[in-house]
Amino acid sequence: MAFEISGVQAIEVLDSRGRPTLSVTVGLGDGTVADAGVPSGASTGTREAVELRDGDPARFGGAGVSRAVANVNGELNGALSGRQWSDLAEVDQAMRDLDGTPNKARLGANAIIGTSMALARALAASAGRRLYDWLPGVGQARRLPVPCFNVLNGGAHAPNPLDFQEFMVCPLGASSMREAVRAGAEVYQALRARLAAGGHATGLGDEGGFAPNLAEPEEVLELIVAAISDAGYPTGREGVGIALDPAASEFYRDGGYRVNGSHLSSGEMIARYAEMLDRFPIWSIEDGLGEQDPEGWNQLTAELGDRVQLVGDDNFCTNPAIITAAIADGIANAALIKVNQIGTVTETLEAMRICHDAGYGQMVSHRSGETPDTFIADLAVATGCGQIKTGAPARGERVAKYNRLVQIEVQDPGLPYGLDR
Ligand code: 2PG
Ligand code: MG
Repeated sequence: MAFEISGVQAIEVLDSRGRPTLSVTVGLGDGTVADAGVPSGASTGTREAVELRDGDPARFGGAGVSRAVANVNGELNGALSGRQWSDLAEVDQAMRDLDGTPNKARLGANAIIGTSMALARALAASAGRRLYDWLPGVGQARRLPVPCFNVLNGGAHAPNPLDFQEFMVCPLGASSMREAVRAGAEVYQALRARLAAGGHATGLGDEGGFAPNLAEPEEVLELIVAAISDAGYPTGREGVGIALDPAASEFYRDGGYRVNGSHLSSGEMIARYAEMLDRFPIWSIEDGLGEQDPEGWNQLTAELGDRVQLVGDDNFCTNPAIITAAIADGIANAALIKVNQIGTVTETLEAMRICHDAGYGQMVSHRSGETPDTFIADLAVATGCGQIKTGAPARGERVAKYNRLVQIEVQDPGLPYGLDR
């Protein structure tokens, strides 16, 4: 059904790290108004769509987004308002054409994704439908995703000596979204108690996980397995499994990987993961190797791809063309999906469909810098991808997404929960 956009406006607001980001509001000709908050990463892939920042040291240390805001209020508002459109995909394409660069560098992927998300929300509201019900699917039936709670933070997200960025607990065996959220919260509190009992600090990293002064990944895994048991859950597929995002691009040095002081080749890193799979209930590893190391990724996929989900993030950037090439090259068996990495909702859905068609998993993801926006919760349900990571079961901008998933389950009791794979 054709619609008219009456106006697009943005303002500069703060994200969860206290850095500037955009809040974008879209109005439709029928009076519907909706907005969206734009996320922002810290450990970014080099081929991500460009997040436009001012670079003016006099404001926010150069991180201001007033130019992106001006692009929304000026060029995007001018080009989109006051005419008829047929669907979201048409508007997303018009924004890409107007930008004119392959990576949204001129207008800013932050300006464009905020507009795309707010428009999707406005169109859903205008149609009298919930966002998860209105968003187009990608060939998989709608379902509630397994929440992957990042309970312990390191890498670029915490000032501790831990090289691995994310340790997630995933209630694979839960019977419902509510039970999954409960399990995540209970394990999180059990982990806090274990850390405190061991004399470790229980301060939090950027995604709400604890950031203790630990350096050895295996030591962290032992603590997490103990916390799962303390909370009364079985480990693994029947209960609570573990997912890792080492974010290895960040500790790739001199052709190898620097983990707690030792220098490991790609092969040694893969062997280290194989040992971890033997010892711990790990079912998913994201960015186990760096984006600088495609040959290593081939080897990783060949050696461990039938034992564990291998998720490409820094090397895939939610980019349909990059993912298509990676699938042909036999790299990974799943993709992380971040809306601002590619910059429009339409391209995000395209990336997910490509994965689905190739039998690759898709994990919808937040960014380390977030707002209370819950778009990705609806996206995960709409696409039926079965998995989402959006931080710890703590901090408002993280729990907003998990609470939204609980709300969807209550509103739509027919939706199945979990990974259908
Ligand atoms: C990641 C993300 C989200 P960032 O690496 O997967 O957890 O971190 O947003 O900093 O890129
Ligand atoms: Mg990652």
